Amino acid sequence: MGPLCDFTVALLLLAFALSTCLCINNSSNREARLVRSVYAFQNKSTQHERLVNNNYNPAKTSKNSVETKKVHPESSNEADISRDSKCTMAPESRFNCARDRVLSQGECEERGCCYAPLPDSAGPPWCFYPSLYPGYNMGPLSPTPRGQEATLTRATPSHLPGDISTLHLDVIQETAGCFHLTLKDPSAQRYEVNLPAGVPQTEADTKEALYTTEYQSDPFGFIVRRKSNGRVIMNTTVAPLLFADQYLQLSTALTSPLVSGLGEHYTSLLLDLNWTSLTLWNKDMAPHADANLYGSHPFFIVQEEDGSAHGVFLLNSNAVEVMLQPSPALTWVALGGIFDLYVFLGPDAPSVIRQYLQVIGYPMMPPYWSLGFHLCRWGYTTSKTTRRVAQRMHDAKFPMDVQWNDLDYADKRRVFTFDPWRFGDLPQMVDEFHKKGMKYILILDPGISSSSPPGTYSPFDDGLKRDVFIKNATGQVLIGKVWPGPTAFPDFTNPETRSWWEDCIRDFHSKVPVDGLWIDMNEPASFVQGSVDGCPDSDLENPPYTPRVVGGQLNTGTLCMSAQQNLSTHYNLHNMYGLTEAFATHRALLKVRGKRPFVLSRSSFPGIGRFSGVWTGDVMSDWEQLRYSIPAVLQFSLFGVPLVGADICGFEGNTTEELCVRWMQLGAFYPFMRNHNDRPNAPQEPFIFGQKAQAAMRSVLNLRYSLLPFLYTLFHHAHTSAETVARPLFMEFPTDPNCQSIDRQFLWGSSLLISPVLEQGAVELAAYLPPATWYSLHNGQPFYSKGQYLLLPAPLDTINVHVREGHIIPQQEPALTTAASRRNSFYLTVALTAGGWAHGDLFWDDGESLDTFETGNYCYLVFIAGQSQVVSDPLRLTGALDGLVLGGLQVFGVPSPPLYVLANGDKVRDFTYRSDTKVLIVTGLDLPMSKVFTVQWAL
Ligand code: MIG
Repeated sequence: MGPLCDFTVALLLLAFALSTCLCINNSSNREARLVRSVYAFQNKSTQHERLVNNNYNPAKTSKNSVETKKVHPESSNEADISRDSKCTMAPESRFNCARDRVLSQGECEERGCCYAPLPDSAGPPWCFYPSLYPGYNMGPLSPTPRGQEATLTRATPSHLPGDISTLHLDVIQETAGCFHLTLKDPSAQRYEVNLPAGVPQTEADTKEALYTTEYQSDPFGFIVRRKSNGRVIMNTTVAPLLFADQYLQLSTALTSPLVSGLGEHYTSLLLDLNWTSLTLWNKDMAPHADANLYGSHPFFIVQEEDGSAHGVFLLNSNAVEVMLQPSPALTWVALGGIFDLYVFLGPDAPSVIRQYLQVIGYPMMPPYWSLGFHLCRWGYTTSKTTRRVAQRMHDAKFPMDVQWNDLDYADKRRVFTFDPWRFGDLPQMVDEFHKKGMKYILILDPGISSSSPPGTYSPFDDGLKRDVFIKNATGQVLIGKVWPGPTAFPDFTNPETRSWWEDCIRDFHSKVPVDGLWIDMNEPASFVQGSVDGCPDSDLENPPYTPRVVGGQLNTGTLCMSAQQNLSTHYNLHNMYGLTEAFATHRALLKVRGKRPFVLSRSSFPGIGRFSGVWTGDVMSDWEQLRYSIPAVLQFSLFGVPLVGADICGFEGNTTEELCVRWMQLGAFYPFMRNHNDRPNAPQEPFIFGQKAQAAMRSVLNLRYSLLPFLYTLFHHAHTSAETVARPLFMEFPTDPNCQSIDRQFLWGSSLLISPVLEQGAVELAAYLPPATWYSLHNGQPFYSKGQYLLLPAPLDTINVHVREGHIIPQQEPALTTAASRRNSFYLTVALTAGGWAHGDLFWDDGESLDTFETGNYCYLVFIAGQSQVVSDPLRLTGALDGLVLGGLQVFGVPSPPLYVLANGDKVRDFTYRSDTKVLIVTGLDLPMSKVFTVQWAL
């Protein structure tokens, strides 16, 4: 036992002594005094005090207690006094004892809790836990091969139905930076999350742990400290652990109020800790504040005061609620499953994300073309319209890779069919797109129409035969209602369902050779509550406690909670529906096409980034939603889903020309860039706007296409090293307090700073430049920032993008598709430090083969600038770069005009130097990318 455990024994003795005193002496003042001394200990837990407390002497303490009378002369009633004494914590440190319902003072005190009304009903709870509220008692810790275990028992029942009074605690040091704790029912198998396809086990490293742990045995609680500085990362002794059949609760103090994550919600990057609660329950719900949205990610990252960071992940797919309070502290509530908790010690934010992704899986490598521009809307009602849209994009010279169709294509809105009249030539249309170097994607909802005449719709007929659909509580196929009318829902946790799904996709693909699939409505969404026949009345449908969810009940707008899936009930699996569908769809596309799959999913859960990208759903066409799309994208970066974007120009409501220009500019820096629109709205394809707006959109599309080699390289690092693509500033500048909360700007990787206009009518913008020299990507103009806001011009045709000193960005001349741009000349943007240094890299392969990195079928080049030259270093070469050349470079921060420029030793004619911006531009080069090259400038 650690010192805390010893202390707990002392506390127990103390409590025992106290209660004995109380009974015998009728002298409650004594207890008040003693408990206060305990508080003093709890607040400052120095080694010295611990020893003092371990040497507790009851005789001495009872003597001290005599003095207490003076401290509390007003105390007369004994019961009140004992309660008061345990109830004196500051209001912000109260933990709610009445989460399930509002309690009267009597009911509250019956639970053994404190009742102390405040002027305001919002904010701190009135009914709250006293310190050391009875809970679980931990038996001795014993060693296991990789950690420790213990048994927890509770003597007094909690107020919850279905208490599980004995728990098994298991703690493991997964790696030096990853602490893993589970609490389970040793007597019964409860549902536990299994992520699809498992997760490659990371080697258990033998390095010394970055943390220490301490346990309090009665009531049970634990503390995780950062070893390097002793900082308390988690402390669950602040409130009781609860573990009942449908209600698990664990609170912890937080090290700092700088918390991000816990998606999916419409929120700033830093969460509001002012007595807020967030529900994680996948829901078809247009993004707005205080609502549970499409995805669930029970993971958060905390920025610590010195710039280090840690993360916490609760691997649980039940409905989860998280309460945040300003002390700062946080309470997890889960409606089922087990406690499966990971703590990631970093010590820096990028390490935290990597440690998290080691548990849930690293993101997939997307096909190159999927980083191009995508155009979609609901309401391209015929193949003719669809073709015309793509043609107009091409004619107006807007780069674009992928044309999409929404539900319009499907015959009676049934998936795996196409409308014979409106889309009769869909297969030919897709072939035409392919011939132009474009790709094609359509929507695929999970609901399978169940009302077609038997023998006319094989996805349903076969599905029935193969028993792939989710069943209701009594074992019949559960029927809900979605776009085609009555529908059955595939159970993707069933392996047979995945192979049926693959067969459906193979069959459809043989007619319509789609390049990727868009999986919508997979929360799953239904237009009826539970099923067309309702749901049985049970504790699964109406749990003893339901967190605040949109619609009021867990089964509103989705399936019955009692519905049965292969792995468990829908109650347990609901939040994983989209993940399991993404897994099945990814696998199917991989097998059918033999190329890197592209899947875009609306619903999400930890691990989905391995299989799919995500879009943020039905955003409104307004300025506020434009602005909040940045934190939304950044949060998915933290969740291991780098391929993410919002519907550019907004989905719901009519956009305006100005909003749409600004949104295209920001959207050009979403890792996933798609313009998508709802049926009733004014059109918003780039070509429908005025010439100035079109020019602005064209220019930013060209800018994105020129940056795709860089973006692709960032995705390579995400895929192989769990780095983020769209990156919050705090991850790169952890010790700059200004960067802690910035979410109106963001980075690509570590080197490009994107500062979009987010306000109507604005033509300039206050952008924060962290301490460094930053160069405008447009003209190389340098800004020497000490960490300050700068007012930058931002006319309608401009988005501000800055390159960080010391970095080299690989670029390529843009074209109207990536198929074409991938053959163009490369060029390098070199942003020198004051000392004249910079570095960068390029990952390159054929853009669509499977596992190119894993099989070594790729090129990897490093670029280094220093001493007035740039050198390439091809660390790995295959044929992928053959025939491709470096056509030029621009060097930012060259102090004086070069006398001459040499490329591989030969004099170069085409170069210019501007002394005002100190930019050197070299053009007309023709240096093979697959060979070492050197470009020198003589000063
Ligand atoms: O109930 O397929 O979020 O992107 O256009 C609406 C029609 C269903 C919701 C998706 C949206 C899509 C729409 N879908």
